[in-house]
Amino acid sequence: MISKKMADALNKHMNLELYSAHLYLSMASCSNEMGLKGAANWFTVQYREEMVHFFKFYTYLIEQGINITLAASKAVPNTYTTLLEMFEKTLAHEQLITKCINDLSEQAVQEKDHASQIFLQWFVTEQIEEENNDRDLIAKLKLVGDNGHGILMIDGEMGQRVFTIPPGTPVMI
Ligand code: OFO
Repeated sequence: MISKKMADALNKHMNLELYSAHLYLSMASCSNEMGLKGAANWFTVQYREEMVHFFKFYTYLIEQGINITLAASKAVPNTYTTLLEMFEKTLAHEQLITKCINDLSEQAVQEKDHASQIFLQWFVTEQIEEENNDRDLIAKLKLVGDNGHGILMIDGEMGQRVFTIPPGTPVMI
């Protein structure tokens, strides 16, 4: 049993995770258009990870007896000039997500909602990795600047990223 206030806040965040998925799927398409197939792979894997995040919230709310509300999806940008720009926007977006997760965790503590605290713990840890991945790529992209060869090397590395289903992921993924 969770409070209506907590359920509404979690539901709102669930929609934001879906927005993240759309944002990165669009970046995958833009990368493809730029000829960066590795980056397109990286963002497609990121899209799939965001769908896992979305389903984790969905399943938690359903298991708490909540009828979820899906918000209308907001259009996502689909024009970027460089891969660096995409990663700077990705990092800014993930920092927003981290703040939202921290606010939700704080609310769960204040409401003495232990189940939601435990549920949110996974996301607290996940956000460290999300931001760190983006910072690493931004640093590499800044190092190579607009050197095409350097960008293609980074693109090759990004092509190696593989989607793995985290343990405990809801079966609908
Ligand atoms: Fe779901 O972590 Fe990114 O947005």
